[in-house]
Amino acid sequence: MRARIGAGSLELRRGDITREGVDAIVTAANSALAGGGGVDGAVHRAAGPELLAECRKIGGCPTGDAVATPPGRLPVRAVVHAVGPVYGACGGREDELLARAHRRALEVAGEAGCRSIAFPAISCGVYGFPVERAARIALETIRDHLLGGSPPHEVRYVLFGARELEVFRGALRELVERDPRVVLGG
Ligand code: AR6
Repeated sequence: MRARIGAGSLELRRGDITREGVDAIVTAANSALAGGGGVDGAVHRAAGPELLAECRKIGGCPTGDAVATPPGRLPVRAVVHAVGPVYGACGGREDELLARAHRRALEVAGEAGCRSIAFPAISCGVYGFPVERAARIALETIRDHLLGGSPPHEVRYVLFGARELEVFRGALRELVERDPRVVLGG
């Protein structure tokens, strides 16, 4: 499923983010940038130990922020390590922090010269964010970025499971209905 937003595009697809042919791959990291399970485990495995070495140079990243590193062995320009909130552990600021993690990931990818980017469902795994709510926040934040006209202009949201993909599709359909600037197809 694909939508045109401003001069950019947003595509939802099911898959393994480590296999996406884009300039920047986002991983759902922890604030120590220490690697872990889930999508972060998959990204570190595919990138090799060079990626953890790059993370160690940076040291850490606060919740709601993102940093870009060289990609190790992955065939992309940059890996963006975005730190989403642990649901229920951020004093009611979870929505704002999830939006900020997405916004910062887009900003640091643009600063690294990336024109295309692939996101996983940040915070929707072990961090426990309800997928319906996360989908609305993620898609609105990406819409705002694309309307602003800065790179990256091509955004993919890559869902690992069929249920997550269905939820994101539903959220995109709702966004299309209430916002004429978001147009299906293209
Ligand atoms: N490609 C795309 N999506 C994936 C993949 C993949 N290869 N593997 C899993 N997912 P999670 P979080 C989906 O738990 O909730 C790590 O240990 C998965 O189905 O990876 O932000 C970090 O180091 C889910 O929908 O991230 C942190 O400590 C989504 O990715 C912590 O987990 C996110 O699930 C971050 O937790």
